[in-house]
Amino acid sequence: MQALEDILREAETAIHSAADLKALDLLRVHYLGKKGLLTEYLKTLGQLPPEERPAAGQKINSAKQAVQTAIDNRSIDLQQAQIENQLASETIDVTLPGRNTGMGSIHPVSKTFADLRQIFGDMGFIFMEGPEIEEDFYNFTALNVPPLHPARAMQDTFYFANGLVLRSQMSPVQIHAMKKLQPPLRMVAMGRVYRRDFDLTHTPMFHQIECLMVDENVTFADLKGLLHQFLHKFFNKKTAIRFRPSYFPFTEPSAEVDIGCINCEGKGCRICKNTGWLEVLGCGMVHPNVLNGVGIDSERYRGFAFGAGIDRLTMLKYGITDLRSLFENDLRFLKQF
Ligand code: 2NM
Repeated sequence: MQALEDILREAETAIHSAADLKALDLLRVHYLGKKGLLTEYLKTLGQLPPEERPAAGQKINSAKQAVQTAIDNRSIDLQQAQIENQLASETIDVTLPGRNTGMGSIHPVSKTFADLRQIFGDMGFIFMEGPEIEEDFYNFTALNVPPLHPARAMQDTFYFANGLVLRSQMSPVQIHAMKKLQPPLRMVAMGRVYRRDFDLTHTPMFHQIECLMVDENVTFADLKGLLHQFLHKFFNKKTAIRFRPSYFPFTEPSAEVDIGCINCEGKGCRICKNTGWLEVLGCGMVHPNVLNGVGIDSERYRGFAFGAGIDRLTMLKYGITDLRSLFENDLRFLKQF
């Protein structure tokens, strides 16, 4: 009986200090398993005199019960400790700053597209699109460009073998619009145009905006008023504006428009090549041949139009001096916008 007491004490100590559930299970097998110490004790009951057996059996059974209870209690403690460990090691610090995902930015040419859309949309113009591959008729003939005009030369325009061209300005979109819609018409076309020109200040693909208004009684004064509003709004500045007589086959009269240099305010600098002026667009009253060619009666209606390079407008507005930076997609450049 004393040995039984000793085993019970020893078992309780071992169970109490079992490090984990696995060690605890080994102890259970050691004491209570089929060949466990206490199980073996029960098997020795037969060797006792019959009158001692019930008391001894009861003692052994209550010792087994005590060991089982100790194991159950320790098991609950160990499971609890395991959960607490897990919770502590998997804690998320919700006060840590989030990972930076890196912000994109708007390409300056895209920004100009958006600004132009806003300005002319506010003035009641509609926006139209057209194909980048055009028939000779829409790119040249309908625009009153004569058959041997230099703009038609292979050096200036991209021709396909079948006689189609990459549009060299946005005017073919205006021709489509005038053929489809009746005046009054106020429309703008913006998009990619192509010319065989590639050097420091020219890229074979660039962007143009062309604006057209056709109605009865449209005058050059309306054109001047529109251009004043547009240029002051676009450059955020009441710049000086001047018109120089010029020539385009599709307008008569025609003019080129300069603004006072936004860099030096007319004093003369590198950007305006010391002239104090920056050329920003070409314009004029739509030639009667163009109107008549699309079936608009030039005796009743007249129109004004202008065209400007969107890349150039962008460079002037943001003081970008190298055209290539618009096309290289260098993030160090683009992130500044
Ligand atoms: C320019 C300059 C002057 C122009 C003319 C037309 C059309 F189709 F109505 F005849 N659209 N755009 C035009 C006029 C374009 O670009 C420098």
